[in-house]
Amino acid sequence: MLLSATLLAACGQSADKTSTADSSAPADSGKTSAVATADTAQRIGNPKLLFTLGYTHNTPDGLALAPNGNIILSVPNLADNSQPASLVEIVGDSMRPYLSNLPVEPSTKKAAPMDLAFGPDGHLYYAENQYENDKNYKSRLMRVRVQNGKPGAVETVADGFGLANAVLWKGNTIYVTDSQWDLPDNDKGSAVMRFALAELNKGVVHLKPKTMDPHVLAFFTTKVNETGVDNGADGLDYDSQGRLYTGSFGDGTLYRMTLKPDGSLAKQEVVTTAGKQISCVDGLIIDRKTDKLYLCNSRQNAIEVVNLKDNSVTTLAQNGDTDGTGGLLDQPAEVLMKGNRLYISNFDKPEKNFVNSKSDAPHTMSVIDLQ
Ligand SMILES: [Ca+2]
Ligand SMILES: [Ca+2]
Ligand SMILES: [Ca+2]
Repeated sequence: MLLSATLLAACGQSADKTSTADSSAPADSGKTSAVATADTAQRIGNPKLLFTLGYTHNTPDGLALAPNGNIILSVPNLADNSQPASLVEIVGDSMRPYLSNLPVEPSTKKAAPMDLAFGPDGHLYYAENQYENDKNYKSRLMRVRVQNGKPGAVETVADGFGLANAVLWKGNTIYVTDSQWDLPDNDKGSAVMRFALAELNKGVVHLKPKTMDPHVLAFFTTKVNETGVDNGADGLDYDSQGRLYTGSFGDGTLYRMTLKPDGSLAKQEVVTTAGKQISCVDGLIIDRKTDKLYLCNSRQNAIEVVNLKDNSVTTLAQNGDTDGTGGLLDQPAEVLMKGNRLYISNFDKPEKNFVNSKSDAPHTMSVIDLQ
C-alpha cells in the first residue's frame, strides 16, 4: 500500500510539472530535472519527529543497534564544532548521554565520530572524520571497550584514513568506507577497506595513504558534478547473499561488491537502477528479509528504496528545504531499521546545490513507521 501511494504521488508530480510547463513555460519544459530544488520538491511520505537535540548536539549522524536493543547515535557536531562531539543513547523516544569525553585526534584537537557498529567482541567501533579539520589523512577507526553494557576506554585501532565514514561488521571482519582515499594520479578516489578482528587486536594498523594499501578491498572514482563534492564511497551494508553495497556521496552511483570465499574481491559492479536517478548516496541499510535497500539521498532531502531483486527505485519520503520542524527531512545522513521503524538522522550541513540551504535549529531525528 505504501509503495503504491508513493508511485501514485510520483506520477502525480510528473503530470503536474508537464501541464505547468505546457501551459505557461514551454521554454523550461526540458528542465524538469532529475534533481529537485527547494521550490519543486514534492512532499512524499510521512516522516515523524522522534525528538529534537539542542545546539550542543547540532549534527547527528551514525546509528548503531546495541545488543540491549537501544540505539547509539554519533554526534560529530561538524556544523558547529565549538560543541564537543559525543555519543548518545536512544531509549524509546528520548535520548541520554552514552559517551561524552571522546578522545580528540592529537593534531586537530577534535573528535568526529561518524558511523558506528558493535563488533562480535561486544565492543563498539566508530569511524572518525577528521577530513574537515585536516585533509592530510588524520582520520581513524576507534574502539570503545564495552564492559557489562557500559562504555569504557576508547582506543585507536587503525589510522591514516582520509575520511573514514561508514563501518560494517560481517563475521569477524570490519569493513570501513573511506570517502577520500586518493591515489597519486587520482584525487577523486574513495575506497572500501577491510580489517580482520584478529589484526586489530595485534596493535594499531597504520594505513599507507595515497597507495593501494593491502586493506583496500575496492576502489572508486567520483564523477564530480555541479555540487563540486568529490566525496565517494559512503554508506555500507550487505544483502541476503552476503554481497556488499556502497554508494557515492558525490555522484550517487550505487556499487555492489561480490566476495570470494577467502574474503577477497571477486567482482565490483555498478547497480543500474530503474526509475528515479539517484543523485547522492549517504547512509544506507539493507533489510535482508526483503533485500530492500534504504538510502539517504542527502542532496534531495529524500529516503529512497532500491529493491535489489529488480533494482527499481521508489521514494519513501521527500520534502523541500526545511529546518526540520515536525520531523521533515533536513538533509538525512543515516538510516537504521529496528522492527518496522526506520530511524533517520538529519545531518543538516548543506553542500552547494543541495535542497537543504542552511544548517538551522531545530536539530532533529526523524522516524518512518513502515507498513
Ligand atoms: Ca579527493
Ligand atoms: Ca535543522
Ligand atoms: Ca536545514
